[in-house]
Amino acid sequence: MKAYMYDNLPGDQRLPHDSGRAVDTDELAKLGVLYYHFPDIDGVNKLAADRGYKNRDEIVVSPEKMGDVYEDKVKMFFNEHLHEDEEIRYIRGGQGYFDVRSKDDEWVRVRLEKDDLLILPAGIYHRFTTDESNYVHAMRLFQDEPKWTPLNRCPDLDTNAQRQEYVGQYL
Ligand code: KMT
Ligand code: NI
Repeated sequence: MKAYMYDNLPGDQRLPHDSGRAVDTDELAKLGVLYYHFPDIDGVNKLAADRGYKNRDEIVVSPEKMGDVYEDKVKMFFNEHLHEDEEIRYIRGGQGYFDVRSKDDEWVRVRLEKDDLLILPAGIYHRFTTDESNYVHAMRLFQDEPKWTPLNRCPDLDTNAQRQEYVGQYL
């Protein structure tokens, strides 16, 4: 894992876009973003049990796996959005970037690789992209039924209950 402020320069979303300004795990935690490293699946199983997560699936995001729709999917994941539930991702292979909004509404880029697990709180604005390797294998954990509905950023979401709760707790 490596986290830093995004440079906001033009160029493919899959490039590092590292401004050189590092962000540590304490700063991430202040945004409600929790990072874990689990070289052993037992750690993931325990975290899932502790938080009442009963279900999981695995996804490979790559041109080999997705074919023609890969580029569209990657663009879709990169649209700024929030969810009304926590988002937990455990990386099994490859790499990817989660970008999350800072208190100042700037992008913090979190680079994840194998054995990294990230928890995004409900209501945080974020986006995801693969990196230049165009390959990530991730486990998605969910409490009950999969509910991946992304709510794209817009002023209307200011009144969303989960958004308001997030803003009240962290911003
Ligand atoms: C997401 O929420 O954007 C994804 O699930 C992307 C693929 S999993 C790393
Ligand atoms: Ni999401």
